[in-house]
Amino acid sequence: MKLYNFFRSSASYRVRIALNLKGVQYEYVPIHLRRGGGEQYTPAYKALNPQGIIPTLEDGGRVLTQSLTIIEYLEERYPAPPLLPRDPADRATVRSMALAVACEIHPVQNLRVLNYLKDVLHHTEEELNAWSRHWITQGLTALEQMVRAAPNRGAFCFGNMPSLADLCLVPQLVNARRFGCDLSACPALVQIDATCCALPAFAQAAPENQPDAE
Ligand SMILES: N[C@@H](CCC(=O)N[C@@H](CS)C(=O)NCC(=O)O)C(=O)O
Repeated sequence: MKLYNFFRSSASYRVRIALNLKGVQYEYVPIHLRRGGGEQYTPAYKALNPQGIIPTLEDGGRVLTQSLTIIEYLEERYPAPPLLPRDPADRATVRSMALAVACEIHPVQNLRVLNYLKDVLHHTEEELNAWSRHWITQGLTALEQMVRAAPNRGAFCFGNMPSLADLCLVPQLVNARRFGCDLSACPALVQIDATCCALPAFAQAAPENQPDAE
């Protein structure tokens, strides 16, 4: 199994945590998002992933894209430990927390979006950072409420086991801190992040522990 990814990519980080939690060995294939204008845009990589984004997982001759799809694939192939609860409504709750990050926060502070704001619309670095801080803080504040309102409140986003929601939260908090977001409205998320990061599967997936870390 090969994972095309980049140490700082939060979508990749989600998949690395899932692989580690499930104890799946994989080959780490680095795709540098800035070098040479971005290795994700090379014809060789776009032949694998036409969207020109990471991560991409290659397994048994099949190529899978989109981090949450990859994680759901891993969940079905390697069910233990589960990353989704058993009850359908609980599963929907966890997925909605994950999508609150993956669909509502992450896409608008992504590299290609920021590059467009800078290169085409001529916004300054400070404006870019303000943009990212705004959407991340707004999204995380909503997620804080979702987590606190969850029926199974525990040490993680949902209950007392790491789930798909935590796999999305922890990388997003790395981004939040990188952009200097004020997380004072999100004490539950900060606490959950600390709990997750103390687990080896999360720690080993962290950007600074990857072979291509700068
Ligand atoms: N929805 C996608 C998002 C993937 C994505 O946007 N990845 C970023 C890195 S975190 C990327 O490849 N960015 C390259 C670019 O914007 O040019 C997923 O979850 O896999």
